[in-house]
Formats: sequence, structure tokens, C-alpha cells
Amino acid sequence: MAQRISLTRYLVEQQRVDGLIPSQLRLLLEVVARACKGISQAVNKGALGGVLGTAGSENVQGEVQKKLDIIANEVLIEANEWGGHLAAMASEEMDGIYLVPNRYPQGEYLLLFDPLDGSSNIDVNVSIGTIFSVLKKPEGHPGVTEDDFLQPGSKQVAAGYCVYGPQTTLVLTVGDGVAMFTLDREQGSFVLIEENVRIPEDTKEFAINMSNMRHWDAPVKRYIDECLAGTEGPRGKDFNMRWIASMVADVHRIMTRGGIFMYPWDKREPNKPGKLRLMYEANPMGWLVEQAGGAATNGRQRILDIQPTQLHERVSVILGSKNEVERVTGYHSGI
Ligand code: P6P
Repeated sequence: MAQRISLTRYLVEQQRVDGLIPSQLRLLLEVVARACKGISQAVNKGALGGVLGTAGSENVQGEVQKKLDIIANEVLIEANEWGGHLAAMASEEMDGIYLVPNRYPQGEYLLLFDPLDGSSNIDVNVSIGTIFSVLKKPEGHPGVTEDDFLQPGSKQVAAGYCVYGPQTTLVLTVGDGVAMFTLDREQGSFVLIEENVRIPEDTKEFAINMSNMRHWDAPVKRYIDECLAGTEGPRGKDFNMRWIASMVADVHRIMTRGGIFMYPWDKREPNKPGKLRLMYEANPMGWLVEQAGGAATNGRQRILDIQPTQLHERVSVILGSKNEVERVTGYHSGI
């Protein structure tokens, strides 16, 4: 069992003992964690805080924004813009990048986030979460442009999510494995509950939206059919299915007990590579999963190797237990 130390102490030790993270990155991660604490408070209030329901607007994705989507976005912007560790931010809820105002010191990091993933679950009290990714601002030129954000996921220096469920739990990597911290509301701080998280390489549990089955590509259909065939089929074992329709919650289950999560390309919109976003959903989740011994591909290549061309580009996502992800990816290349 992990020593019950605070997130602050854990990060200081990552900085001081392992020399893994510079102080500016440690400060950034502490600010993001504090923002997640604020979002958790707003989420937990629900109807009592007047924060449920829609905001009557749409985001850049053309999706109806929930009030909490906007609140979470504002909390993250306001928490991070003044600290001096960031140059700019990007969010699922904002069309363009957000430059740190000149009245504040400019930092060397870029923060990307989905402020409240799974927001269709907000009004029905099902777990939702915040996903974040940290990149270094490219050197050699003043200012920040959108192109500075277009780095492959392998360039991330930190990634994590905070799941707002029965517990509020922050899951984080800085490239030295994955650690989990649960919010102790009495102390008001995140406390280490697990470090060196490992995802089992095999699983009997898959997560996919089965209502899209008729639209799937053949390799995905083959994989799921084999799972459904159970002990009488080629896999020789029965599988279970879960679909929370909140990526953070589905991925947290996989980080906790293994499994495979799939939101693959399908025929509904052939020109769209997938539903989920590369920069602030697939990349951070893909790195966390890899750091915990799992794998993450788009069916054909490692998610973290994809060179982004647009800030809000989408991607097909297959991630989780290594042997299952490799099987599905193999089916895509005809193995
Ligand atoms: P569907 C939430 O809207 C989200 O972006 C992910 O969190 C989740 O995995 C997926 O979409 C759910 O999509 O089509 O099943 O509602």
C-alpha cells in the first residue's frame, strides 16, 4: 500500500529526489490539481448549486455546452493564467488557443484540457472528469501560435485526469509510472493511494458503444464477435462488457482492473477518423495507459506517434490491456 503522502509532497519528491520535474512543472501540476478540487466542489453541488442543465450554447465541436462545461473551463483558465508557468492553454470548449495575458509572467509550458469529459452524464449523476496534457512550448521564437501545440503525444511532459465519482481521484504521470491520489475533503488535499499503477496485460472486459455495431469496420466487428462467442468461440473464455459513456470513468476502471476501451472509426461519418479528440483526450489517456504497462493505438499506429495537424482533430481510440490492444491492432493489419 502506498505511503499516505500528499500530492504536494509526492511532486516535491519527484522534483527533488528523482530530478524528474522542474519546479515550474511541479507548480503547474499543483495548480491544475487545485482547479480540479474546485470543479469537484461544483460538480458535487449539482442541482443545489444551480449548475445542472445546458448553457444554451454550443462548443467548437458543435456540441451543446452544459453549464458545468463552461464553469470547469473557466476554473481551469482562471487558476492557471497568472502563475507564470504557462505560455498558453487549449481546451475542448474553446475554438482557438488562450494566450496568457501579457499582464502575467509568461511560462514555458502549454496546457491542454477537456475540462469536463462525459458531460452528458452530469444531469444523471454518473461519473465525469477532467483530462489534461502538458507540453513544452517550442523554443526559438517569441509568442505562441496554434502550431506550437501540434506536437505528437510522445512529447508530453505530464498528463492526467481527475474523475469526479464516489471519490474524487487524480491520476497522474510525469513519465515515471502512474500515481493515483484521492481527495481528502476533510484535509482539502489529494492523498496518494497508489503508485506504480499496472494494467493487467490480459482481460475479460471490453468497453465499446455496442449500438454502433452495424457501422464498425471489419476488424472491430471480428474482435467483438469473438469476445461475444465466449468459451465456445476462438477466445475460449467469456467476456464482460461495460460502457459508461464517460471516457474518464471507463479509462479509470481500466487503470484500476484492466480491460480494453474502444471508440473506433465507423461508417457513420467516413471522413471523421473517430469521435474522441487526439490532443486532450487520446494523447493524455494514451500516455497514462502506456506508463501503466498498457497500449494505445488508433487501430493502425501508436496514438502517441500521431503527428497532429489540427488542434481539435479526432482519432480512433483502442487502449487498455496490452495483449488485447495488440490483438485488435493486428486484426487491422490483416493478422
Ligand atoms: P457515446 C463523452 O461525450 C465522450 O466524449 C467520451 O467521454 C465517451 O467515451 C464518449 O463520448 C461516449 O460517446 O457515443 O457513447 O455517447
